[in-house]
Amino acid sequence: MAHLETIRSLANRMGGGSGLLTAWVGIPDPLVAGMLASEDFDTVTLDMQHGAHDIQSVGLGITRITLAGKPTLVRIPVGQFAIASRVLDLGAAGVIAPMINSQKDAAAFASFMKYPPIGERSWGPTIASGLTGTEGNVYLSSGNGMAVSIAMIETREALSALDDILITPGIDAVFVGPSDLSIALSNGANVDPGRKDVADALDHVVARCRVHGKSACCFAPTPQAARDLAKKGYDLMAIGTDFGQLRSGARAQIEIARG
Ligand code: 3PY
Ligand code: MG
Repeated sequence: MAHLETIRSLANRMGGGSGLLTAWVGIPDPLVAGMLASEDFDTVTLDMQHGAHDIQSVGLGITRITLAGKPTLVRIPVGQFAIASRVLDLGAAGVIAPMINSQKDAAAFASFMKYPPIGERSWGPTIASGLTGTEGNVYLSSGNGMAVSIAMIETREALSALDDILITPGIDAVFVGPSDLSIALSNGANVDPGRKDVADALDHVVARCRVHGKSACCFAPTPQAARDLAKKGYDLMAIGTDFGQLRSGARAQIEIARG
């Protein structure tokens, strides 16, 4: 069965302040990814940076998520751009690359995301061909438009290079990591994604994205923060993580039960 439209829906729906919500999954069992895909999220992100996912669990997760009718995003570990091509070959709809601090970083990332002439992605979409029901030149001609490249902005250097990153060919969106950014902006004094200087940076990022016609994404530590980001015009927000949702759900129920 072909799932081309499912995978392509992420690229098609992002932009113009679309306010999409993604689940954020670090637990590597594909049952968790599949379960969250069946909730009312627009997409599901599998986290290989701080989550426990490896290439095998990502492959299994992508299949479950796609069969549930949702596109998959994968956050790769810092600097490991070769994994970006691999997860696209496994059927991911997009990749989030952490700590993109310069145009050089952005170009290196994009080169693994897009086929020539934009990048240098190597051919071999074995699983993606099966999932999309497209092969050869049909996959080749739709691959670049389908694979959403998302560069994370989470340092002072990245904020300074924001325009250069946004105009890099093959970069479709940026994603603010507000926790790392709060550490960077306070020179390591504290981690507080809700701080005023982080909020100001978030306003700046979405404004520059609009200027360059690129999408703005952000990790929202709370559901209220996600609502506020959508109002600012953000295109995609993560609301918490599977680990956090499990912990807060357990704590809330224990509190009620203990009275
Ligand atoms: C950050 O806030 O630094 C993130 O990377 C969110 O996952
Ligand atoms: Mg981060």
